[in-house]
Amino acid sequence: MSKPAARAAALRAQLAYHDHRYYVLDDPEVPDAEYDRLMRELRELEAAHPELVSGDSPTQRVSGTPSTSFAAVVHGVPMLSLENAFEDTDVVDFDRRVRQRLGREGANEDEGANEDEVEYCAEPKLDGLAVSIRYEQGVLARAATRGDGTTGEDVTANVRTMRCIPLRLSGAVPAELEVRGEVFMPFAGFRRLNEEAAAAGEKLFVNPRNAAAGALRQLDSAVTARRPLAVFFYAAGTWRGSGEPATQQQLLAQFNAWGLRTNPQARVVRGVGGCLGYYRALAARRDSLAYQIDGVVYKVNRRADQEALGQVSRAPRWAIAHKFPADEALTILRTVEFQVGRTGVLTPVARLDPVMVGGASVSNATLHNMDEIERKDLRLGDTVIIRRAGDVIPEVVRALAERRPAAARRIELPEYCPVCASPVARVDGEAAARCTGGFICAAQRKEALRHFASRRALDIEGLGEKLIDQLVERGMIATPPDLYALQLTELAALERMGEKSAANVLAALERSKRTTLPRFLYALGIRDVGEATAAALAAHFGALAALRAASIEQILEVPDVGPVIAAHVHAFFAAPANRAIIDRLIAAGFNWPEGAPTARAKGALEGVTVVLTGTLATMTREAAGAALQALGAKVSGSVSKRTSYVVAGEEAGSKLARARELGVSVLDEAGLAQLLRGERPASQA
Ligand code: 9MJ
Repeated sequence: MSKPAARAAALRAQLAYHDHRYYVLDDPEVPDAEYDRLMRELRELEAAHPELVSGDSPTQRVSGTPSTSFAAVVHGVPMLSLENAFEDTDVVDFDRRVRQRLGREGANEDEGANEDEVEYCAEPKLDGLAVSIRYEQGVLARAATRGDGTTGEDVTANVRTMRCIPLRLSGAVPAELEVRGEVFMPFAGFRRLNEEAAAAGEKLFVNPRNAAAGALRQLDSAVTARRPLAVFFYAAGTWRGSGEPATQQQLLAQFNAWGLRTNPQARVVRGVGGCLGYYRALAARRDSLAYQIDGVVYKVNRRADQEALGQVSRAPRWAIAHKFPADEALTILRTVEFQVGRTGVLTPVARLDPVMVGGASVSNATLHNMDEIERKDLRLGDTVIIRRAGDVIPEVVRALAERRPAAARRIELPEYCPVCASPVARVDGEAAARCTGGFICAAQRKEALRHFASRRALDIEGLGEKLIDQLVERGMIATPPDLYALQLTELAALERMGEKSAANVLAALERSKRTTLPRFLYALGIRDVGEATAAALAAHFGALAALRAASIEQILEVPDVGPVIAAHVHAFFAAPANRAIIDRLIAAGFNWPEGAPTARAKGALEGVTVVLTGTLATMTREAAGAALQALGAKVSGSVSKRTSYVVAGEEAGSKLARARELGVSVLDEAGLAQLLRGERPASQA
């Protein structure tokens, strides 16, 4: 066999395989753009070598193989398919051919308002399933899919379940009428359907088109009835009876009058300029539409002109589909790199062979997390489908298992952070993997410092996000102790700073040194150690030195601390870099009152009911409440005779008064600290 003949045979075999997957199995393997590419190559090959054209070549029929599951329907008038335009010049050529055939090539071709300009009806091109519906005396008699254009499938029972399709047309109707349109699934319904499928552990639909096709070709129409399908009508087939509309625009208006939905975006435009203007305007709004479109259809508006233009094989000469750049493409997944976010989360990013998708070159795509990589079963070396919808970040849809090379490798989560080499932890039941580096990790530095300075931590006034960003970016600070070595002159020289605000920040830093152990522990930003856990740790160990020296087993004795938190706390204090940071903070003058340890405090406050009121200086009421509950106390919102203690902070009001009235013990923050150590103090106020 000659080289072109062998290539043509290979292309035909591939196209036949993809046709089967698409039309018969409803399970396409490759994006439409890939199929189109194969078909284009075959057409070009056959054009160059006409002797290779054979009757069974997929170029010789439109598309579609009737499935054997439904009765065959021969369309009264064949259902046409559309020629595609990909470039503006294809549309210019189309318009020139139309004008030539209609004998409208005016001499004043380049002038503004051209008398000879053709009027087109421009419509969004829906990506759904074409259907033909036959009404007899205005009553829905039969519905069929397009199939190969000549013969489709009888889907009457399924179409009858669609509420958007009238079973009887209203007003004066031709005795016999076939209307054509596109059945599709709007995005919202598609997403809901896939959420339900995911919840039921069923296979997900690849895209809305596929979901719509699957819904319409159900053998059980009760299933179709539950699927969120919609329709727009845009053409007529057989028409026996009263007069036909003169233009496409009037045809759409007539459909509406009968109760048949048409696309409200359809517009009449003039000439090629009008067509391209409509195309660009619609492309810009594509992402705000509720349904998927893959281009625009331009139709010569006057139906007498359509008649005059006729058709070649199954494609009309009076219409063309101007496609948007494909939003899916195939490429190879080369490597996966892990980016560390400001909270320490590791995000896998796919590095791809560059490929054009949606009109832009794409070489990276986010993979979100390891669970997603496992769910999609991606391997290095896989051929993958990339999707890019509008401005959305490109994503890897799936891998083609059929094309996996033998050498494809698994994608592994790194054990150590690519930024700071601290261990990476993956928490059970959580999709995210995190770097445990905290302050040590440059990627997390700003976030860790922001947390350190935040109101509930060390409450350093004036040390906000912008200032921290500047300080870190200029290399002036990396970890919290560096803050306490800052000088007035270097601070004052920063953007949006002056002598006065610099002095205020230094004063706030100075004030922050006098703190409490719970606030200090919380400020360190140990993973999963919130205010309540910090309070519980402080109360249990009493002193920082005791906590630093504690084993995992000893940390586990703290009320409400489980194995995950205990491991995080232990790892934090074991890391030399963290120990150095703490030592430097203490050397800078950090101090707090330390108490006696209250080991084995679990359940120490069983039977005690506490009401918290007013503003507490050492921690928030929520944190104190959580820490008290961890010790077995009940925390209540209202004071009664059964209340054991009312803890009153600054500006305590009616609850404090009520406690005094009832003779309930009232505690200040020192008393709260005693409670948190598991003691039961006497009334102090
Ligand atoms: C789609 N798919 O939206 C036609 N189409 O007209 C529109 N398809 C069409 N028109 C004649 N809007 C043949 C196909």
